[in-house]
Amino acid sequence: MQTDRLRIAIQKKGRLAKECQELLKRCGVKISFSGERLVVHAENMPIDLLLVRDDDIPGLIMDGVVDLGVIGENELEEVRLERIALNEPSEYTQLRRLDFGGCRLSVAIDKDQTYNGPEDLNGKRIATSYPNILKDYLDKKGVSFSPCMLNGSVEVAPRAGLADAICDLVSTGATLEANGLKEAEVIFRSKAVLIQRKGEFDAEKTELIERLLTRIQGVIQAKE
Ligand code: PRT
Ligand code: ZN
Repeated sequence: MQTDRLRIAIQKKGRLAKECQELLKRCGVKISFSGERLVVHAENMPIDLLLVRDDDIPGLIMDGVVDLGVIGENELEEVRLERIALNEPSEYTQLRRLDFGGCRLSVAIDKDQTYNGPEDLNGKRIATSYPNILKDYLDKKGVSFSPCMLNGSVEVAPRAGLADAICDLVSTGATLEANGLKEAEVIFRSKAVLIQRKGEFDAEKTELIERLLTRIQGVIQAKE
């Protein structure tokens, strides 16, 4: 069910939410974010914002439910690989890499353990919220592992005796350090990206997307 208004999915709350809202405001999109609304209408442009969990954004784009979305590449790639495995639609177009949300997905091990390379992970149990990216990476290195799927508290899994290692997002490294872990291998580098659904767009939407992209370019350049 498409509408005349451009639908953009962004994270409701969390690490990408503020910067997404800020970016849209700087692009001249007038929005008042208040309350617990799922859909917010821009006041001065035919744009509706959908405020959702970040986990839902890749699927909303790949199923063609929304036109644009802002999402961390880590989440996007995890969902893409999962959908490929399930034979579900997994296509999207990347319009632009953004200048926030930077982090890396890394394998971390006990800080006192030695690490010589991915082969050291052979046969190990690795706790992660990103089993598909991890498997894709280790398959290519010829390494097999047992996953331990956790959607939170991944960093405590080794201490709790649930896993030998973890694969989690890192930005400063403080969380790893606080849990007696060290980064062994970076497997994916991520930033927030603006993505678009596949399929046709009418002339008005196409023009609006181009205008937004030009403005985003300007906003990002002004900060550099
Ligand atoms: O509620 P919702 O599902 O929408 O949000 P969420 O809790 O799933 O995600 P959120 O808001 O935590 O993160 C959204 C996105 O921000 C991620 O998918 C990444 O693309 C990006 N991002 C950037 C990060 C980090 N940096 C980050 N440091 N996401 C998570 N972390 C966590 C990490 O998992 C670890 O627990 O922060 C901790 C590590 O930080 P350091 O600085 O101690 O290394
Ligand atoms: Zn999430």
